[in-house]
Amino acid sequence: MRTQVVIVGGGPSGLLLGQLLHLAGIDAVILERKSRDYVLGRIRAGVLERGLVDLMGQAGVDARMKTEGFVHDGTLIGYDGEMFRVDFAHHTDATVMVYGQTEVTRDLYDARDATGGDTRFEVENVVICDPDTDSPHVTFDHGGQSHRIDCDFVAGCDGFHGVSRKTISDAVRTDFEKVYPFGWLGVLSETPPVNDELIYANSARGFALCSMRNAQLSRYYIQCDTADSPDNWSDDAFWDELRRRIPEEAAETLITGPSIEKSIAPLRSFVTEPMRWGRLFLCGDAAHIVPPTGAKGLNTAASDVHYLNQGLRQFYADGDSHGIDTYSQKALARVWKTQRFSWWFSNLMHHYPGQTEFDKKMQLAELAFLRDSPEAQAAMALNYVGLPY
Ligand code: RFL
Ligand code: PHB
Repeated sequence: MRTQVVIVGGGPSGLLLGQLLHLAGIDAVILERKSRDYVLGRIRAGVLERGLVDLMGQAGVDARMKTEGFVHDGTLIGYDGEMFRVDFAHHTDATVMVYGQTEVTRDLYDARDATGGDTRFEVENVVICDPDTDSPHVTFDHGGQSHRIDCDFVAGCDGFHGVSRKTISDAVRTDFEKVYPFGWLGVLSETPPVNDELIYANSARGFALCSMRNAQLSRYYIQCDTADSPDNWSDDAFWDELRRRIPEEAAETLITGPSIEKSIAPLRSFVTEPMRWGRLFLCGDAAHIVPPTGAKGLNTAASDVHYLNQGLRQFYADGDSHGIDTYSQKALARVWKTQRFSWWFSNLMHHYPGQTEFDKKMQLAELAFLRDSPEAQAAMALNYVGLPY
């Protein structure tokens, strides 16, 4: 068979691109390795930048987000037993939306169902063939049979462990990576959030984050060892450790309950260049990973989708390839700025093994500077709500 765009990966990047292309009359087939329930069962991002909120509107999938999402116009930073607030609305003209990636993905799947889009789940052995020619095709196994789809373009939206990035010849690709010496242990619990805004806490025992999904569903994280396992943490042990790391006034009002999900995520900064090879374009985690501290992963995936959608629309509407030719350059320019913010915020908030007393003093001085300087808060707010596309 033939289609215009094969999208490899049915996570948020692939689905959002599929929906935006559909609205422009561009056909796409989405190939997803896992089942739909599996994709919807992954607990990941919780904070959407204004750019992604706008894209959800453009894609016509923002109705539930508008009623069930929570607009946040600031965040709290805790350190040394105290807390201060960074007011996004005061320093920028924007806010962020607290609405889970699971819900974003569900809304996008519902929209795709409504349009009758071709999505194949549980595909295996996806191979992207001849992407550096004018006639690429993709082969895969599905339902016990081998398939081939010819296409104009391939969008590699298959996350960090996908095949798309590895398809790009080593001779043209350069990877940049930093692995952090810690992970995040995350817990989801059916309890009211400890605060109506997020609390990012730097403590001598390690970082902690109080987040949420809705008024009855909380998401908490604590920094942990990379070799640690969720099995080592009873719910009680998790709550006790969280209480020790967050400012006292929050710890005193924390409501705990049984965890409904507990998992560990490693922290990594990663970028591959270029994000385009011939007719193959990488989007989202396939091309870059950020540590979750700045809440930028899904949001950076969304800005890639925006640039690629624009480029493909321009190509199909006017035969103009300027947008796709400059895709990698435009996407990477923004990717590196969000990498910088995520790296800066991660360095500021975590306890590093082997950290010297001098290093700790530097962190505390930078936190005090952020607390006291409206200019420093403005810079943080600008990055947190999302740099313009
Ligand atoms: P995904 O979500 O990994 O989806 C890729 C999809 O491709 C499929 N796939 C394949 N399909 C076909 N053939 C193959 N060979 C395939 N290989 C893989 C996979 O099954 C999957 O369905 O990448 P995508 O779409 O680029 O989306 C990226 C986001 O998921 C990710 O950046 C965020 O979740 C990161 N992230 C956060 N981002 C934010 O913007 N704000 C946050 O608050 C935030 N919090 C987080 C996070 C990530 C976390 N973890 C677990 C890493 C919190 C955590 C704990
Ligand atoms: C989340 O709610 O999962 C979340 C929020 C903010 C972050 C990272 C994760 O920086």
